[in-house]
Amino acid sequence: MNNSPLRVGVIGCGFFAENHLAAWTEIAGVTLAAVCDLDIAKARAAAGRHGAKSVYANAADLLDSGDIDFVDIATTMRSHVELVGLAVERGMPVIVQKPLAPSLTECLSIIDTCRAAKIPFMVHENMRFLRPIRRVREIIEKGSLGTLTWGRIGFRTGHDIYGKQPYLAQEEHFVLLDLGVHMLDVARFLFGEVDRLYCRSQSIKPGIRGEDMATTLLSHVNGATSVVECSYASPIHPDPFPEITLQIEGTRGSLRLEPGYALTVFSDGKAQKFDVSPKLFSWSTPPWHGTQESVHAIQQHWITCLREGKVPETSGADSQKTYGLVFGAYESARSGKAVTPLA
Ligand code: NAD
Ligand code: 89Y
Repeated sequence: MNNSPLRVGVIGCGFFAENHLAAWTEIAGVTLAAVCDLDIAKARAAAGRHGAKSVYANAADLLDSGDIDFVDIATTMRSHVELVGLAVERGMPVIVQKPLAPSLTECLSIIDTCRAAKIPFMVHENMRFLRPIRRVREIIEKGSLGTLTWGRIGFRTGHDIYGKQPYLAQEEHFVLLDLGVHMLDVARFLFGEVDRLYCRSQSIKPGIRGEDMATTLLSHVNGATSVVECSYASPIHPDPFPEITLQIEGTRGSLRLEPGYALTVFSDGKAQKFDVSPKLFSWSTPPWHGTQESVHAIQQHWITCLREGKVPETSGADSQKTYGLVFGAYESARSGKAVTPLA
């Protein structure tokens, strides 16, 4: 790629795309060229807010327009197989929001299609790009905790997520696919690959179709154990939404990430406290500011990779392992048995 601005087209102008759109306008060397939504009024409004030049109601028209160098798909999962297929037919580099698809077969089909077409491809799996998660990974890599032995990765909330994302209440596969995918990716990012897992899921809130609580025990290849807790049914006060909490232990020390972006690191008998609060953009809307910073960070990562011909962290090959854990967790919860990752 040369150094002229890269032109992005965003498909889907709903709730979460607002963060993608704002972040694209913030990243140097990128032009928000076009937006697309089946609901043209939403696309026009998004173009007006973020200064996109062209507006489309049909994804194929956008992809055939010659207006864009890559496409960013920010629709919900049921449209992803078709939309990625359209991009692949045109050899167009593509980013897709999580969850990739409702079933493992469809996830693998998206990954395989992109691999076969040799197009740059990344899943927008932003939570490993959260400021506290990057900081914790640096601490682990520096060796301050020694050899990792145990960890807990938590996202427990009673926040009304259905207000902004009403479709979630109808999903048969719910919290593990919507949120567990993030948490299991973070578990891999911090502790490494998994050789066995056990999951218990629960359906707590009346009127919600799928499981809204899931607890997964992971055995990592390096010998560590981690527990991944996902809950949308926890009446807790103060509610930390949408912050992740962590406890990680190793042979030389431990760390805790607590609500309010408070990180405590205990290493070789000495404790230190750090404020790992996210940066605020002009478009940040707390409490979403941490997530919004991670959206900016993953989109910047994609641009760097595209320009330098590098494979993004959350490539197809990498994401395959995360979805192998998500659907492994479903299989474990269904069977009541520990399983090996499914992909
Ligand atoms: P939404 O329903 O608010 O928006 C989706 C938009 O896509 C709608 O406007 C719809 O009209 C449009 N659309 C659907 N199919 C289309 C097609 N074929 N062509 C063009 N437009 C199409 O959904 P949302 O809440 O914004 O969620 C979108 C995705 O973002 C989901 O996959 C969700 O899981 C994900 N999400 C991610 C995070 C995160 O932290 N990474 C947070 C929230 C949501
Ligand atoms: O859908 C979820 C996600 O991906 O991150 C947070 C969320 O929006 C609701 O918990």
